[in-house]
Amino acid sequence: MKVIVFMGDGDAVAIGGNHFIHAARRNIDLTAIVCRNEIYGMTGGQYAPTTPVGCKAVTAPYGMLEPAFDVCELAAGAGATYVARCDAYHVVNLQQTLKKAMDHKGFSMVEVITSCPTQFGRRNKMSDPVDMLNDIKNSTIMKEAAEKLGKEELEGKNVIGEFVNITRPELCDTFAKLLVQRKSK
Ligand SMILES: Cc1ncc(C[n+]2csc(CCOP(=O)(O)OP(=O)(O)O)c2C)c(N)n1
Repeated sequence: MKVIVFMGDGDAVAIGGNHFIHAARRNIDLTAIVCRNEIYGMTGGQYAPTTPVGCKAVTAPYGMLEPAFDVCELAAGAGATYVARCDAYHVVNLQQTLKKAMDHKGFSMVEVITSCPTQFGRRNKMSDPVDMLNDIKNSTIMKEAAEKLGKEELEGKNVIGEFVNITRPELCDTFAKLLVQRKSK
């Protein structure tokens, strides 16, 4: 079975954070697609661990105080063997990356920068869905182009591209091999 899991950024790195990091550590063969809209959209606009500092949420009426997680760095640090960031504007790149992630053996994670005009936009003075999509378009930069720029020039930019693509044993395979070994004894 090819397992593909769609999740919000709140589900992935807060509510289900432990499931996420340990699935990555174990290199479980599935594709996690994390939609980063930087808010808990479905439950009414509470802040997520990805809400940028200063942005407003229903639980951060004066602006977010906590620093945000970098979902790709978190996945890579936890042991994911395929890690990429895409966005909802550059759909051809998104399509190609999702295909690569799905073809990858082991834990693959694609973070997709998306928007939530209703819960995030409305509170942060950018509720027009088209403007929000244009903001995504203007804030993203390909990894290869970003590598030529300094830290200051990258301020406020979202680097998109592939960050990890390695091979490592998958836990269920390792376990299956152990069972075969034990049965033959
Ligand atoms: C363990 C657990 N706690 C709380 C909830 C309630 N809940 C459902 S969706 C959600 C927020 C999801 O936010 P996010 O993952 O960012 O997705 P979005 O709605 O923004 O797409 C919460 C808190 C839940 N389903 N499970």
